[in-house]
Amino acid sequence: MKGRLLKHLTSIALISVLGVVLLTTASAATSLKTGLKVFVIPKNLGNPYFTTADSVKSGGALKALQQLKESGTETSGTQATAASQIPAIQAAITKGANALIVSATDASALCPTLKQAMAKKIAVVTYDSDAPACRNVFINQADSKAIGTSEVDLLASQINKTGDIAVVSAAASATNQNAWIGFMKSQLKKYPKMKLVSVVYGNDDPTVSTQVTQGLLQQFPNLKGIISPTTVGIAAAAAVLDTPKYRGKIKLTGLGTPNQLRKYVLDGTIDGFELWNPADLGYLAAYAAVNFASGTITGKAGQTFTAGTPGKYKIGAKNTVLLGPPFVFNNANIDKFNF
Ligand code: RAM
Repeated sequence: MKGRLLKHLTSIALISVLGVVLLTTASAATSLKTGLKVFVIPKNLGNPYFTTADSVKSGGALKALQQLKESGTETSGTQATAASQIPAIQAAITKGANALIVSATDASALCPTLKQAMAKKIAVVTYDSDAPACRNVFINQADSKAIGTSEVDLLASQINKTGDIAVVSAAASATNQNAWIGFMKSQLKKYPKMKLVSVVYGNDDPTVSTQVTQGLLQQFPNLKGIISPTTVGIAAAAAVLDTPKYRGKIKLTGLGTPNQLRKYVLDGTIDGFELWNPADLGYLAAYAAVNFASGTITGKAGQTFTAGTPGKYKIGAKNTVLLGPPFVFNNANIDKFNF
């Protein structure tokens, strides 16, 4: 992962692999349909995580769609809620989408609309946050168990395996965060002196995330650590903890983007946090969607497809493709990353 992440992000490495990339892309593209209408529908617009996952500039989903000569559009609501996201999905169906790439705000609320799409033979690929009962393929950024357990292990190492801890999550309905929190709870059984006192929800909204973090500090004066498995939540929590009263005293970890958290890592508010390369996630999801819409994969376990820069991927159980392991960012490496 580290190698690939660095390779993806440094221009020197990019130049050195460019020849291979072009060859791979060209040969993969020959069997794929072109001119497909593909809609990339993140949980919401305006979250830097999804901007990186989706945009041409970062090498995300829209970049892959451009390389494959498809018509790619990013669309969603402004809030990370089903009510905000569903109209964008419906509009994409009405506009004649051939494929949808969706990060589900709420799987059960989205399912009827996604099923309508599948009934119209529109390829439905979920990325980041799944809707397991109503999609063709899910692109998972990292193994959910690995994310949940490693977050707890990271915090345990920072608080000497002792003390009250809390979670600042995204929306209560988010499939991805809920899966990770489930594995955090299992892993906490290995740390009998750590106690999870509260899980609060900031809804991937900076203001709400700030408020729920402040609420935790008031309600639990003995709090020793916070895990925020959302890039919006951890950035808001870091800003709250970045005062002499809390800095270094309440440890914060979770999932964040290096650009949003660099300041807090450098000033000691955060020792270490995790993520993967969101651009690789979006890029891979786009290749999966185009392959599915072209009939070159059906989602069956064992099938493989090539996804440009990242390379060859195999579909695993439950029509799921795994991007790779999570990566730990800290003081020693954060300056190497720019997203
Ligand atoms: C937020 C979103 C997204 C999640 C990341 C880690 O940006 O909730 O779904 O994967 O955090």
